[in-house]
Amino acid sequence: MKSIKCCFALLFCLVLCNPYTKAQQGGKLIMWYSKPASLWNEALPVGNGRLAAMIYGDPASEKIQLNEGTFWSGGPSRNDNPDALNALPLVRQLILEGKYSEAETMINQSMTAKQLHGSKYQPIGYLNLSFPDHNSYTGYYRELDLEKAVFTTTYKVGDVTYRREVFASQPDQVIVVKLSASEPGKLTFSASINGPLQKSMRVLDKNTLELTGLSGSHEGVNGQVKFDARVKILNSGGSSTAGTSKIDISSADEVLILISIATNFVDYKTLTADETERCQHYLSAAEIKSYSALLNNHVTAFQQYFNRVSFNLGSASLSAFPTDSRIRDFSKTGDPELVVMYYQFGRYLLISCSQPGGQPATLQGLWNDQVNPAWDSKYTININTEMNYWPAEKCNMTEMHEPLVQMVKELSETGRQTAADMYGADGWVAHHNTDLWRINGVVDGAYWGMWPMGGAWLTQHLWEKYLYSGDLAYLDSVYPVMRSACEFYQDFLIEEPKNKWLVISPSISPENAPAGHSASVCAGTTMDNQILFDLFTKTIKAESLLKMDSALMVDFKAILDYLPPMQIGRFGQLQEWMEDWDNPSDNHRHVSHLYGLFPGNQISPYTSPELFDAARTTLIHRGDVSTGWSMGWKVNFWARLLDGNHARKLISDQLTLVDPVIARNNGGTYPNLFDAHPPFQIDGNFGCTSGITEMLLQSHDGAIHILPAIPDDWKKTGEIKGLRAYGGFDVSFSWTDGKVQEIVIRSNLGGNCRLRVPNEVALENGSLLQPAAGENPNPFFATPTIKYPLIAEPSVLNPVNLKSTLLYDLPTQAGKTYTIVYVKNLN
Ligand code: FUC
Repeated sequence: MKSIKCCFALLFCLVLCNPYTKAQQGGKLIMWYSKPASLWNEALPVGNGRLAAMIYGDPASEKIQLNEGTFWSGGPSRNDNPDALNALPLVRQLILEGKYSEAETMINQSMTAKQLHGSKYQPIGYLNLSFPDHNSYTGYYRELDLEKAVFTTTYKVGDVTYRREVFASQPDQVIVVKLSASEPGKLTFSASINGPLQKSMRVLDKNTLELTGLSGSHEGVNGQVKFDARVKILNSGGSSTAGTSKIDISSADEVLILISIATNFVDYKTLTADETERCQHYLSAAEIKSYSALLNNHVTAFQQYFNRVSFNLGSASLSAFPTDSRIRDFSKTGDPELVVMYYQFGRYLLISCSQPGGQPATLQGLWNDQVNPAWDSKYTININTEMNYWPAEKCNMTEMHEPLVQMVKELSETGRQTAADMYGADGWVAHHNTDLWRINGVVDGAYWGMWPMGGAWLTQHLWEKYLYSGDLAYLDSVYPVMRSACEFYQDFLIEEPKNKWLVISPSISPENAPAGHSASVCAGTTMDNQILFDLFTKTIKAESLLKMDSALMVDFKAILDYLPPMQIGRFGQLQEWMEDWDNPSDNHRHVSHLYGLFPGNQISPYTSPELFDAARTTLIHRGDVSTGWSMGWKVNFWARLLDGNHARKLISDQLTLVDPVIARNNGGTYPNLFDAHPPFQIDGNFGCTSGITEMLLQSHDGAIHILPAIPDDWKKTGEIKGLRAYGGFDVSFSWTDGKVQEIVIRSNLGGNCRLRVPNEVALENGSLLQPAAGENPNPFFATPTIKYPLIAEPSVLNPVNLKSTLLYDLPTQAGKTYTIVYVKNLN
C-alpha cells in the first residue's frame, strides 16, 4: 500500500514538474485561453515600463507586437497660440454677455493651437516566428500569469509538446522569449522583423536581426525619434542560417530570443542619444545571462511591487474556464475570482507600463499597434491620465506614480511660456491634452480643449503622494510646482459681477455643453471651482509644513474665500455649471462636477449631507452604462456614496464582454481584460481597480474606513492585505458576513489612527480602543472646510441614511504593527 502511495506521489510530482504538461489552467491569478489570439484585443500584454509586447501565441505564425515608450511622432515642439492674449478680453466679454457660441467661435479662431494638436504614440513593429509544420496542433493553451508577469503558450504537434514563454524584464531591459519542445531537435522556424515606420531591416549575422525606424511627421512637426531594435536568436542545438530578410533555425533543442529596443530620446527637449549604442548595450549585457537568471531577475523585480497586495473574495470554482468565457458569463455568475483577477490585472498593468525613469501610462498604457491610434494614444488630462494613477498609492505602488510626478514637473516648465504668451499670466498652465513633448496649448477645438485646468488637476497627485508617505523632502521637491500652478490662477481668475466670485473664464465642464447650448464654453464651472479649491488648499497646507512663502499664502487664502460655493439645482442635483443649466436626462460620460466627490474629498456624508445627496441625484441622472472609463469612475463614485451594491452593479457593467470586431457604443471588457472605451483605453482598467479599493477601504474623510461600501454578494467572506491609507498606514483586513474579523495596521509615521468600522473591535490583547472624539488630531486626516452650498428654491433633498459605524482612536508609534479583532472573537 505504501509503495502504491509513493508511486502516485511520484506520478503527481512528475505531472506537476514537467514543464511540457498543460500549464495550470487558470490558477487564481492566471488569465488563460484555449485558442491563439487572432486580434490585438485577444493578445496578451507584457511590459517593463519602457518596452512592451502583445503576444498572440499562434503556433504556426507567432506574432509579437512591440512598443517602446518614447517612440512618438514629431519631436520637441510647442503649440501655444499667442493670438490668445489679444482675444482674451473680448472672449471674456462675450461670455459675460451670454454670447457663448460667439465666444467659442472666437476661441477657435484665435486661441486654439494653429496646427499642432498633439503627437502620437507609435508602434515599433512585429517579431514574426514562422513554424512551417505547426498548422495542425492539439491541446492548445495560452496564459498570462499575473503573479510572475510571464506569458506562456503550450500545444502539441504530433507527440511533441511545444512551449513558448515571454516576459519583459525591467532589470535587464530586454524582452525575453524562450522556445522549447519536449523532444530534442524539434524547433525549426524562421524569424523576421518588420514595422510600419521602418527605415531599414537587416540580418546582421546568423543570430541577429535589426530593424531601424523613424517616427512619423505630424501636423507640421517632422518625425525625429529614431529607434534601433535588435533581435538576438540564440539556439541550443541545431543550426541557424542568415537569409536576406530572415533567420532560419533548424532542428534546435531550445531557443532563447532577446529583443532590445532603444531610441534617441533623452528628455522632452533633447533627442541626442545614440539609439544603436543603447540598443547594443542592453543586448550585450543581457545575452551573457542564462534564461533562468533573466527570469529570476525579472520575477524578483516584478514581485517586489505586485506581491504587496493580496486579495481574496472567495471562489465560485470557475478558474477551470477560459478567461474570455468567464467575462461573458460574469453577469450570471458574479465570479468573485474574476473580480480579483480584474483588480490585480490593473495592478499588473500599472507595474508593467509605469516605472521610475520612464514615461507615464498613455491612453493605452504602453500597448499600441496603430500608427494613428485613437486620440493619438496621448495624455488626455481632463480625466484619463489622472484615472490611470488613481490606484498608484492606495494599491501600494507608489514607485509607479513617479513618471506622472516627473511629467507634472516638466509641464510646469513648458507651461510657463504658455501662461505668459497666451494669457499674460505668471505661473504655469496646461489644457486638456499633452504628449511626450509636454505641449500645453488648446487642442481639438474650444468645445473640448478650452479648459485651462489640466495642469491643476494633475498637480493634485503631487499632494496625494505626500499624504501616503509623509515625506517632507519629496514635498519640498514638488512644492514649487504647486505654488506656480496657483500663481497662474492668481493672475487668470476674474471676478464675475453677480456674486463677486472669482472664476475661470473662458472654460468648460469637460467636453459637455449645458442643455440647449451648442457651445460648451462658459465661466466658473463647478469642476473648475472644486479643482481650484483643492489646489489652493493643498498648496497652503504644503507651505505651512515647509514654511517658505508665508506672505504669498495670505493672498492665496484670500482667493479661497472668493471661490464660488457648490450649488444644488432645481432637480436636487449638484449643479455642473454656475447657472442651473443641468438636464436630468443628460447621460454624458464625463461627470466632471463630481470631482469633489471623487477623487476629491469635498463632499462627505458626515459633514455635507446636502451635497452628498445632490451628488447622488446627479449620478442617478447620469445613469450607469457608458464608456469604459466612465463606468470605472462611477465605481469610485458609488463607493464614495457608500453604496456597495450600486458600485458592484457598475463592475458588472464594466465586465461585459466586448467583441473586438463588432462596433458598439458602450464600454466593457475585451477578451484580454483590456478596458473597452471602445476602443481600448487603459484608464477604465485603472479606474475600476481604484474603485474596488474604494469599496473596501477609504481614508479621505477623517478616518480609515474599513468596508465602507461592501456589496451584499461580497459580504460572506474576504480578505485584502497590503493596502495603503493616508498618514503612512499599511492596512490589511479580513471579514465574514460583512463584519470585520481582523485588521492589521502597520504605522509608518506614528500618529493617531482613527478607524471607522461596521462592528465593535478591540486590540488583539483584549485592550479596548478609545471611542473617537472631536477632530482627528492626525494632520494627514484633516478634511477640507468647504462653503455651505447654495440650494435652489424648488429643489427637494433626500435624507441621508447611513449604515451605523463605530469610530475609534488608536494612538500609534512609527514602525509598530497593531492587530485589531472583532470583539465577539475575543475570549
Ligand atoms: C476624452 C473623453 C473621450 C475619450 C478621450 C480620450 O476626450 O471624453 O471619451 O476618452 O478623452
